[in-house]
Amino acid sequence: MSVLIRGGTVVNSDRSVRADVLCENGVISAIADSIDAPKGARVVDAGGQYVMPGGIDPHTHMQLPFMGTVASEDFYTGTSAALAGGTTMIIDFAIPAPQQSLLEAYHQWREWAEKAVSDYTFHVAVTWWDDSVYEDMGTLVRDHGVNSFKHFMAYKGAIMCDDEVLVNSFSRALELGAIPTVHAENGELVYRLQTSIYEKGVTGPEGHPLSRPPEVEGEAANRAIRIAEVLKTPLYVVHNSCIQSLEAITRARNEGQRVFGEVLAGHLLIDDSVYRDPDFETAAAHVMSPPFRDKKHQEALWHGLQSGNLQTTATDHCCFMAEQKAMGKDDFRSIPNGTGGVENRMEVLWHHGVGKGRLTMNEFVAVTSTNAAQIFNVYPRKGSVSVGADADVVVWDPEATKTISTKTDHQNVDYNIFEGMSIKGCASHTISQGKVVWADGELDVERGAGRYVDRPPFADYYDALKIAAERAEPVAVDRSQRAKAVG
Ligand code: URQ
Ligand code: ZN
Ligand code: ZN
Repeated sequence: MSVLIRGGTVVNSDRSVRADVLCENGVISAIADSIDAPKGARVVDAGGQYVMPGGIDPHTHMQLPFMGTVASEDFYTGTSAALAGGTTMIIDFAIPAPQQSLLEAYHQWREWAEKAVSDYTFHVAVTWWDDSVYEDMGTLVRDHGVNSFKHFMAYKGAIMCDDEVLVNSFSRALELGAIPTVHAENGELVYRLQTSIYEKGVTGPEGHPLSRPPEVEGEAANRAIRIAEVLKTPLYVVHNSCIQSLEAITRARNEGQRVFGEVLAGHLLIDDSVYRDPDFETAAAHVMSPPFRDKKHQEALWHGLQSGNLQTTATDHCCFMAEQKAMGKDDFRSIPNGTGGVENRMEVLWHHGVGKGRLTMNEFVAVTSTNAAQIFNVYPRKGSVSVGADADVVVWDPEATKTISTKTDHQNVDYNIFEGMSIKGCASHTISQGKVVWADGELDVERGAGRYVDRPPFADYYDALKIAAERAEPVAVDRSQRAKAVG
């Protein structure tokens, strides 16, 4: 099966050029001013449209068991919805329960993901520590193509890591050439604030943001950054939602530390007024952590993307139906945390980013695809329209308009946080592994067609670090001479 994408403008993170793109046997085989369609090829008319690398969402949680329930979106429905929005690869999370083997959790998530319709890969969470975790991390890097390990600094009593786990795990990641990532909220402070707010009689969703103020996120982001600095590891901070965490990242980057920041489409566009909605279902539907913030944080986050201090955009797609959210009807602490958006990330970022002059088209490609591919070491196989790359491509119609609604989207959740948002610019065609899987508003996906994507460690970077560390080895002071001189 070959696909010829004709008449479009190819937009990569570094440049744009008018060109035809030929996809054969799952890869991009030719890019040229004019290409004749091979016999039997499907031709996609991309006239007046942009031909971009398929989106990469580096932060999703399909069918996550969490807070006593399981996320409603699974790997089949979630990757289908992603393709409908132009995202052709997700990076999900294998999250072991404390004391559960990392390898066992990894294999469980691999099994769940076999129904995926697009390519996927996994960050693996470190939620506890002993020698077996140390060994499993090595096995995962060496034998299973894992090069990133997640640490939740929140969720006390569940999957929260203390500093001892962070220090042990970050150090191990350095040995392996893997990158540590963090959910940066101080879980002790959250627990303390949750308890006092609930005991004061605030039991509704409005209590959620009150128990997780931006300072709680800023402290944890800074702590993780300083730990990474001392241990000489890179660091990826997920879902930065506020000025406080952005400032911590910006300071570190200005001093040459290798810290990367992710921002969610939701945190760029939705503010904390949603938690004060009198309707419980509406307010609870927005409960996720870190919470949506006061408007002043949104412009700062956009500036973070524009300045390059934030490199990737994601959704943290973790869906719960209204009846699941109602588990916290009388206690906001029991509302399952998570919201969706995997289908809408690219279109809302295009409309509010490129459409409003905040991002160029090339920067849009960088923050929705290329940067994530580079940070997690799958570039240029992913995140690039180039010969030899996987044929994961989105044909973007800048003139197409739509109003986002759960009534028309493909996500398996009964609430869309972008409900009612009118946007201009969206995916007209999505090509996954060289097959047209989204066209004319219809999905044509195949259950199980998705592949697990191996991500090699960053050997060269870490070799350099090891050399630097060896050179900086501390030297003992010889005091024997001094003793003689004094004696
Ligand atoms: O914390 C996360 O990233 C997971 C558990 C999804 N839920 C959320 O509220 N962000
Ligand atoms: Zn998180
Ligand atoms: Zn998450």
